[in-house]
Amino acid sequence: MAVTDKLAGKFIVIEGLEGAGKSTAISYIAKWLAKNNMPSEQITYTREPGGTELAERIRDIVKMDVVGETLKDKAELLLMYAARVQLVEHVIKPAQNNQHVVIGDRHNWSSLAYQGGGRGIDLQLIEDIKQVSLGDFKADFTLYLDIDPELGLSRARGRGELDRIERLAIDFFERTRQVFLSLTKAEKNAVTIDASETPELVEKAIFKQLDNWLARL
Ligand code: Z5A
Repeated sequence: MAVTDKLAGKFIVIEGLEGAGKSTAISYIAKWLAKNNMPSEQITYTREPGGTELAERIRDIVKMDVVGETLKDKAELLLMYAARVQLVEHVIKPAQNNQHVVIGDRHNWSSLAYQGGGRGIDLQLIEDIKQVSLGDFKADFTLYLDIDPELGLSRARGRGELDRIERLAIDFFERTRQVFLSLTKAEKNAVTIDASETPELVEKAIFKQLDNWLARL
């Protein structure tokens, strides 16, 4: 089977803490797909929360501060899933049906890591919400960019002001990181990339892991 046929319809996800370099890594995945002759018009890019008109409005809500009203943890969780359902049903599934490769900047694991690990919401409750809202839908391959939270946040700070979540204490991100690591360990179609390395080494590691995954398809 041609490589492009193997890749058609696949959903590749990048996960990681802020400043891990997800946006940068997505450009490396695009480069790897071009190397494998995937036409650029057959690639769909998504980000979460976001990616549809309504989901982008939800993104604004979860990132902003509202004076006099805190966003409760469970409301935050449900907003992430509301945005995700909109994205999966309106964008990701149709793109897969059109034989596109979909590259996701975050997906379901971010809710388990941030709302579960970081906020402390029961992981089983999150799994139940996922099951009710999305069933068995999941990524075909996940690249988790692992970084020490201090380093990631210092990179994020370099870009300007931090948002509502980015301003949380470092132990929040330590707990978030631990959930990402355990999810990656338990999933055969997921790998950890050391994101503290130079961009050149991160690119090399991503290419190698994608090559290994492709060889198994
Ligand atoms: N969230 C949640 O809580 N629950 C959920 O279910 C979902 C999300 C889906 C989304 O914010 C927020 O929502 C996020 C989690 C939460 N919260 N926070 N905080 P976002 O999309 O705006 O932010 P982000 O996803 O964390 O992306 P980011 O901050 O833009 O990070 P990034 O994409 O990983 O990083 P980057 O832009 O590629 O790189 C950051 C900087 O580092 C940049 O200047 C690069 O040039 C530099 N960089 C990149 N790679 C390297 C290397 N290798 N060395 C040195 N410097 C580098």
